[in-house]
Formats: sequence, C-alpha cells, structure tokens
Amino acid sequence: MLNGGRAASNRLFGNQVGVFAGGQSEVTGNRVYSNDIGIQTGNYGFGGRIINNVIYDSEVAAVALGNGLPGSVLEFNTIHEPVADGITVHQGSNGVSIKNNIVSVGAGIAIQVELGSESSLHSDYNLFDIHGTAKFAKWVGYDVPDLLTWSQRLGLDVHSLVENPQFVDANGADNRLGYDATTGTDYSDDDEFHLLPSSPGIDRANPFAWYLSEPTPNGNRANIGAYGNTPWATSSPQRLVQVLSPNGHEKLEAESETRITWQTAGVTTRQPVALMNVGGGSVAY
Ligand SMILES: [Ca+2]
Ligand SMILES: [Ca+2]
Ligand SMILES: [Ca+2]
Repeated sequence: MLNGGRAASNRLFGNQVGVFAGGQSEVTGNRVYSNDIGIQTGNYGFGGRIINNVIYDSEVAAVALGNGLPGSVLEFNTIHEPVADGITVHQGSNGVSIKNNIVSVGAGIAIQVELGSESSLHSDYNLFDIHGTAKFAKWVGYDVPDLLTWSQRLGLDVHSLVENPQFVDANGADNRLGYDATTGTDYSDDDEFHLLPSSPGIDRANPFAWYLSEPTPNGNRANIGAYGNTPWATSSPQRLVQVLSPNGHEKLEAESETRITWQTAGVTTRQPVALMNVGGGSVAY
C-alpha cells in the first residue's frame, strides 16, 4: 500500500489487491498479475499517476479507480483480462484521465463508470480489444454496446480504437498465464505483452505525448500500451504518413469542407522532435 510514495518495477501477484495507491503516488513499470484487483486507488483521494504497467489475469478487475482527483492519470498501461473487468471508475472519482492504454477483455467489461464518478472524466487514445463474451462499457448503470455509441453520445474515446492489439504471446511458450495459486506455480516468466510490428497500437497514442524514449524509427509518435515511450517500444516503419483526422468517428456532411490533418516520419530530412523551454521555469505535462 502506497500513500504518496512510488512503486516501480515490481512483480506483484497472488494478492487480493496488487497495489493500493493513495495520495500523489506513482505506480510505474510494474508487472501486476493474478490478483483479485490489480491496482486500486482511494484512501482519501488519489491524485497520482499509474504509468507503464502490465496488469493481467485478475479475478475482479485490472484497475479500480476510487476517489480519483483531478490530475490523476492512468496512462500507457497494458491490461489483459480473460475473466475480469478492465477499468472501473468508482467511489466518487472526479477528473480522472485514462489515456494511451491497451484494454483487452475476454469476459468482463472493458470500462465502466459508476454513478457519481462521471464528472470531468477524460478518456482517449486507448486501444480496446473486446472478445469472447466481453462487453465494451457501462456508464452509470447503462450498457454501452460499442465504441461508436460511447464516443458519439458521451464524447469519450473519440480517437480510440477497437482492434486486436497483437501481443507477441500473452501466455508465453508454456501457454499458461500468470500465477496459479492452487499449485503455487508461477507461469508468468514467458508472458509477453510486447506488440508485434503489425499491431494497431504502434504510433497511435496521443500525438502530443512524449515518444523520445522509443528506439528509432519510432514513427515520431508514442505507441499505445505499457511500452509506449520506453526503450522497449516496438519500432515503426522507416517512413510513415498518418491521417490524424478525420479518423472514422466523425459525422461528415456532403458539400461542406472538412479539414484533414496528418503527421509524417522519415519523409523529410529534418523534423522538430521536441521543443524545450530550457531557459524558463519547470513545466508540468
Ligand atoms: Ca506463461
Ligand atoms: Ca503461448
Ligand atoms: Ca512509436
């Protein structure tokens, strides 16, 4: 349990709750698997950051965001749940930001927001994978069948995708996922959530997110999921042109003009990769 501290690069498995975070805690780079709930927040308010974690094989939910405060962030995580729900936002959370995550579910609900936690919620640039008997979303008790309904009715996840994230091999060569509590055997060593080069998660994070920690060629844009903006990100093609908008969720009208935006990598000889204010004060991002 953390209250304002930092949990980094741990393996957390076989618990009721893998990580319980409150205050301004930072939970980063952990492998959290085979717990009832992977990461839970709360305890008089959570305003911290949950970043670059792989969370999987939970019993109830991968992430339960309780008492979230404005500024709290769930970003660049990979969630893979054959049984459990993905992300639950509850217990009066307010102003939670959910971005650049992979959420793959096989039987639960990918994202659900309970009554009283819907205010100022921000969710975008996520990659959802809904397979088996899984459902896309629940909003204050109502089923939301798909991403299109979610984005058009609620204005959430307008740049998000529903596709197979194409992990290298989620359960590894032994074809067993995570930790088996009944025999006390850990099958997680070969569980592999890096993205294949053909993954739709490559270069699909928020275009304004940092990507400089990714090896080149990196598409000048971060990948979605736990390895986005890290040295373990899957590389991009040498040359890339991407249309940013329209991206398929817009309603377009005949004979009216629409602005098309795009980004490129490896096409021109010079390109700004980051603009830094080295002379000024510190900047929070
Ligand atoms: Ca395995
Ligand atoms: Ca396998
Ligand atoms: Ca990239």
